[in-house]
Amino acid sequence: MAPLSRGMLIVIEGLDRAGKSTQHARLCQSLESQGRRVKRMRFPDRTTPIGKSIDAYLKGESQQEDHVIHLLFSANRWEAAAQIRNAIEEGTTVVIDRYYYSGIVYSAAKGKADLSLKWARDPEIGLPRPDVCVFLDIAPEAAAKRGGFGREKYETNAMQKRVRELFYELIATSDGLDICVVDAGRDVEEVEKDVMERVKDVMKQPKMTQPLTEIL
Ligand code: Z5A
Ligand code: MG
Repeated sequence: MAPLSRGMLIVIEGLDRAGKSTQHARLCQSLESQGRRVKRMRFPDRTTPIGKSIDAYLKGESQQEDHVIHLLFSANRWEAAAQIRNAIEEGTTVVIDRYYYSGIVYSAAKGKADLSLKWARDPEIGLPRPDVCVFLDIAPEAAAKRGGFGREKYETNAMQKRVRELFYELIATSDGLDICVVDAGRDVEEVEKDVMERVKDVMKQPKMTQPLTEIL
C-alpha cells in the first residue's frame, strides 16, 4: 500500500455482537503488519471520569436523564478529540471501536420526540471526521445466536432492531456520513477481508492527501 502523509481515521460500527471488537483487533494487526503506526481506541472510553459515569449507567448502577447521558457520551469523545487529531497529524492511523454513529443512533432509538437523530447529532459537530466508517451489518436475530445478551442497558432485541433501522437512516443521508456496509453475518475471515478491502479503497481517495476534516 502507498504511504500516507497523515494517518487515517477508521471507525468500526455495528450492533451489539456484530463482531466490532473482533474486527477492530484484526484490522489493527493487519495495518501494523503492513508497517503502519496504529492507535487503538474505543468509545465509550470507560477509563476517564466521564467514562466511569457512563459505565455505571450502562451497568444499571446509576440513573441518568436521557439527554444528559447522551451529552456524556458525546463529552467522552470530545475529551479525546485533540488526542485523535494529534495522532493523525503525526502519521498514526487511529482505529476506533464505536464512535459518534453509535452516539446518535442509540440515543435516538429510545424514541423520545425531543431526542431526534438531528438533536443527537448536533453535539458531535466539530469532532474529527472519519475517513471511513465500516458498519458491520447483522440482523439482531443472527447476532443473538452469538451468545446471550449481556446485562447492559441497551441489550434488548427491540433496541437492537431500532438501532439497525436508524443506522440505515444515517446511511441514506446525502453523503452517507462516510459509512460503508459490510455483511457481518459471515465467517470472521470473510468479514475481515471485506473490511480491509474497504479501507484500501479509501486509502486511494484524493481526500487522503488532504488534512483530516471535521464533522459538519
Ligand atoms: N453507546 C451509546 O449509547 N452511545 C455512544 O455514544 C456509544 C455507545 C459510543 C456499550 O458499547 C454500549 O454503549 C452499547 C452502545 C452504547 N450498547 N449496546 N448494545 P460497547 O462497545 O462497550 O459494547 P461491547 O460489549 O464491547 O461490544 P459488543 O457490541 O457487545 O460486541 P462486538 O464488539 O460487536 O462483538 P465481539 O466482541 O467482537 O464479538 C461478540 C461475540 O461474537 C464473540 O463471542 C465473538 O467471538 C463472536 N464473533 C465475532 N465475530 C463473529 C463472526 N463473524 N461469526 C461468529 N461469531 C463471531
Ligand atoms: Mg465490543
